[in-house]
Amino acid sequence: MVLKLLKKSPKVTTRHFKRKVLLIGDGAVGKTSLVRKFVTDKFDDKYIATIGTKVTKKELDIKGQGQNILLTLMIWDVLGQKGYKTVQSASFKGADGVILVCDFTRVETLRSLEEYWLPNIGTNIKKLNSVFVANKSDLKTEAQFSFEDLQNIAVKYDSRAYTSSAKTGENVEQLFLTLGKTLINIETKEEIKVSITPEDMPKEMSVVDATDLIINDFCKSFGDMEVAMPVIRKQFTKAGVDITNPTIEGLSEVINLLALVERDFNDERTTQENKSRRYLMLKRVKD
Ligand code: G3D
Ligand code: MG
Repeated sequence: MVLKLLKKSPKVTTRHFKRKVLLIGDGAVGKTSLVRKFVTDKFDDKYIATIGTKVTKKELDIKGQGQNILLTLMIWDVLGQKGYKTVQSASFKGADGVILVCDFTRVETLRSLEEYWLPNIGTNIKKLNSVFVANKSDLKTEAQFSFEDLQNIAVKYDSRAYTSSAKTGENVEQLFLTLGKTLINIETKEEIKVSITPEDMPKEMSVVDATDLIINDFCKSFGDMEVAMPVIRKQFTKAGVDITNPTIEGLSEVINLLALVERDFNDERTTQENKSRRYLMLKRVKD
């Protein structure tokens, strides 16, 4: 009987890979729309500012000679606002690939790939498979730069450039697939260190800096950023805090709400200590 079953086993083997891909670029360039289009093949014109990091899972079947590959892409839609450096570098941890997105209709989003996002990754990840994308190609008449401008940057980093449109779907699948395929073959992963700890807290900081530290601090005590982020997002919404314009009062409420959540997985003393430390971060905000 066992022999019979063994004989029937299929000749084609399936190998399973899991890879982490980052989506980065300025706010409103179309990162969330690109993931949504790729994962559900829908384009939603409603814009909801991404709070924290959203992780979307997509499974790809890649057929090859004699073997099938199941590739699970974990796509990390990183907060597009500049300034949230701690959260961003924590999200970069363990990444295998990165999609750098800019917006055809705003030349400053192209510039900030080199001026902000690349230096940011550079300090964290030594070698990363990447793809450069100029999104909103459907708005050709409003373009502020050419595809060649993007290509010139991409070649500097041994990378490929694409135009895309989350609206029409142009190249959306191709860019994720191309990157995905290059990621199958990588053997080793470069681990990065998150540099800022609450102890390194600056004496004075902006509200955004404090928000960034508080989010990171909660993720650390939670132990798993992938799971912590949706929790954090929910508490921000509950407190009515707009991540693009946080206030001290709003953050104070967020700290309270996070402590309530934390009670479920930490003992009372640790929860109180963590809460106090986060209030301390808030106190360092310069008026
Ligand atoms: P982000 O995640 O990078 O911050 P979003 O960006 O995906 O939230 O998109 C920001 C805005 O750009 C949204 O418009 C969205 O509908 C629009 N957008 C995204 N991709 C495309 C595209 O390929 N073509 C066009 N024409 N628009 C796009 P609103 O108006 O809601 O702010
Ligand atoms: Mg977004």
